[in-house]
Amino acid sequence: MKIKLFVVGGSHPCATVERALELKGLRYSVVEFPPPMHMGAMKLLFGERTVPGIKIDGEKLTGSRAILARLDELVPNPPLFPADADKRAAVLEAEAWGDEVLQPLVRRVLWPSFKAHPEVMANYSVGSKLPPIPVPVLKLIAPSVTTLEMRANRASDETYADDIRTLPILLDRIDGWIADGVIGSEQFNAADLQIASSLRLLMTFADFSEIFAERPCAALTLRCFPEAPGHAPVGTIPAALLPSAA
Ligand SMILES: N[C@@H](CCC(=O)N[C@@H](CS)C(=O)NCC(=O)O)C(=O)O
Repeated sequence: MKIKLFVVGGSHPCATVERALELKGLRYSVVEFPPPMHMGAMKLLFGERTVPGIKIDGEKLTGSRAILARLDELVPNPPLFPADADKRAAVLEAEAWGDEVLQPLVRRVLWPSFKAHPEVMANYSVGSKLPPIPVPVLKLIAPSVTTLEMRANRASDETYADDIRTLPILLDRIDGWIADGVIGSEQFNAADLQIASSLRLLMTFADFSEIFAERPCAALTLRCFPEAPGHAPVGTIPAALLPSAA
């Protein structure tokens, strides 16, 4: 099987697909785009502007959920979805929530943070195959890049404050799925990968360390994605916006 994966460095749905490919033992090559140039390139190549995209023996697909489903069809073991119908439905529901609710929240937190702290953005290109952008240049282009990305992701000062304030409620929901056995088993399923990749990005923010402390979802995330590019030091997120860890 010839597999080519189209990504943006540090992108959480791209990390989801990469981890699924690894779990399936599939070899693949990577084409990396710098954001936000990927939107135009992806539109041209796939007809959709988002990464990840994948070519499998010439078959083109975008969307992390569609890609995981296809990989599971092509290589059934280890399975990404349970065989039991009820368990499968629960995993599909958690996976869809991870894609539709959690994934966009991460972008709405990330881009305003980068807009306020362009120097932090440089930390997120660790592991990138693209030539590094010097910090002074990054600071110069950051306003336009972050404005474009915030617009594409419907992020604003209001969504920023709301998303940060409600984060513990979302983490409670994820911990509930772990307690119910929907996610967090020894063998990762599609919902584990979808949710943990988003949490891994949030966990690169030192300001969130208290929110994640002692949570089962934090342990699951680190088991699923021990490494993640990027680090946002304490103070990246204004302290006034952080919910009490209690
Ligand atoms: N939910 C989809 C969408 C992925 C997505 O939005 N990816 C971002 C990068 S993390 C992107 O390409 N954004 C560009 C855009 O919104 O136009 C998936 O899981 O594949």
